[in-house]
Amino acid sequence: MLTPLQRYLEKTPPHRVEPSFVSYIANLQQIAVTMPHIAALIVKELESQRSHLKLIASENYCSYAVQAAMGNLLTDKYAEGHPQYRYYGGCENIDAIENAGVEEAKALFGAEHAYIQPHSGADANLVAYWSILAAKVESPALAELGETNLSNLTETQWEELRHKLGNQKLLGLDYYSGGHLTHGYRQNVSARMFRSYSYAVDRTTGLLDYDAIEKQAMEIKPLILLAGYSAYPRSVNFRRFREIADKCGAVLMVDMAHFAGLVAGKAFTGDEDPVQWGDVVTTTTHKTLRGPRGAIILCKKAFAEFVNKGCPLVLGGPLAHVMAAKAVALREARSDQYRQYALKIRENARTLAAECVRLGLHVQTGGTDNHLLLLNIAETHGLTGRQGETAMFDCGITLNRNSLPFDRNGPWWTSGLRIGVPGVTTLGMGEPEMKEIASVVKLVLDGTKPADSEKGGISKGRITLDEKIRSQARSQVQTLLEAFPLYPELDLPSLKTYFL
Ligand code: DSN
Repeated sequence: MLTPLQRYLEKTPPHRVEPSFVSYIANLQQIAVTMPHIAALIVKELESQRSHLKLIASENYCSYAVQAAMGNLLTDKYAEGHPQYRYYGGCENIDAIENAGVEEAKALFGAEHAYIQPHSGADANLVAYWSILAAKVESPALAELGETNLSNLTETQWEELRHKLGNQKLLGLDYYSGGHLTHGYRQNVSARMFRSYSYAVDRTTGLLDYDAIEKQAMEIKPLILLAGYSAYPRSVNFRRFREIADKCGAVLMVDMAHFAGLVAGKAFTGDEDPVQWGDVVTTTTHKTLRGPRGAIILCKKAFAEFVNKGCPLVLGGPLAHVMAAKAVALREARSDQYRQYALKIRENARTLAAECVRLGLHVQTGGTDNHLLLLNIAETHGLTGRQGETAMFDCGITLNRNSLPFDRNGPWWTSGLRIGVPGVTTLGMGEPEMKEIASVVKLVLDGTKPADSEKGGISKGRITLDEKIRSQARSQVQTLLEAFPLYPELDLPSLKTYFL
């Protein structure tokens, strides 16, 4: 019996053979030998992603080169430590890979130092927090005791130091104002490690109020002033944050996970560039940056030796295959093509927001400066975010519900939808498509009503969706997707024949 690859090559004229497709089939074929179910699910995921409009602000589509860098024998190597300081032998190639990624990150962002091991944004934030604690609390405490090694402390000295480390203040953006769980939210370890405080956006404008933040920071005097967000639609003035941090004596940490691609592509420069102004900057690599799932940390030289100890401080062995993919993605982000992409993200988001406003939707703050916008659908349609998210998915759109500032519907149901354009911009969509997306979103919201709750009253989760509207919306979405197919080289019908 012929293998899938043989079947493909047999039916395809040599000049039509797609190298990317050949390697996809070869990989799936390899997987299917051991576990056909997993090969089938990868094909199904391609089908799902190709048949839904991806408006999740934190997702994107990476290149084949990034994917290939992750799928290989690099995963077999242990390399705890950092380049030239490993706890295992035979790390010379991993050292070279990590160093290459570090150099790419430094060059791309103009950073003094880079650390590319963190497995996720949450890990990167933990490493950053503990590096700052090590630099600002642990190191001076050791110096005062005339010690250099923690292991030499007596039980009493160690207890005192642990108490000091656990008694520091963090001031970050409130979760409801668009901050991240790891920025001091009580359900996250960050709020348990620190005495955690938050600043909110202005209740009337929905914008960051730097004077109010300064006043709060001067009262609290945090060890760490944290800027950055997961769901704030406007640009941030990091020079102003720097001034506030200097005034209150804080370390300025920035989580740029969402907008790192805009910084990399020079869509954010000057006051909007956090790397220039922050002491320690974290980012994921898979959002606007369009790399593999993972994270990196950029910092000033003063924090470098502490950040480099992320493993073993917080992390386990680095994922060499993912570090290789990060290096590839960072190199891709240094291209002119990527810069155009970053600018296009901003342009597309603005067009989408303006069109939503024109259609009568409530766009928080009236627009956007970055890659995302927030809709208040409780106000315009009496729906929870959860209901809006369900209705959109039903019509072929993936996006996520989001809390809005001072949200009365809480973090589960929420009142908002967060819409991001990095994915659709990667697919090549532009102004006409943004207008079409706004019209579909409006159509679906207009056709959705809260259903009666099983317990009586109105449900916060269940919906009724007008059948005609559902089918019209699905057809508009499919037309968009067919014009901008995901990974067009991959022949999905053939993959389904071979692997499902
Ligand atoms: N989960 C990411 C987001 O969607 O914003 C942040 O971690």
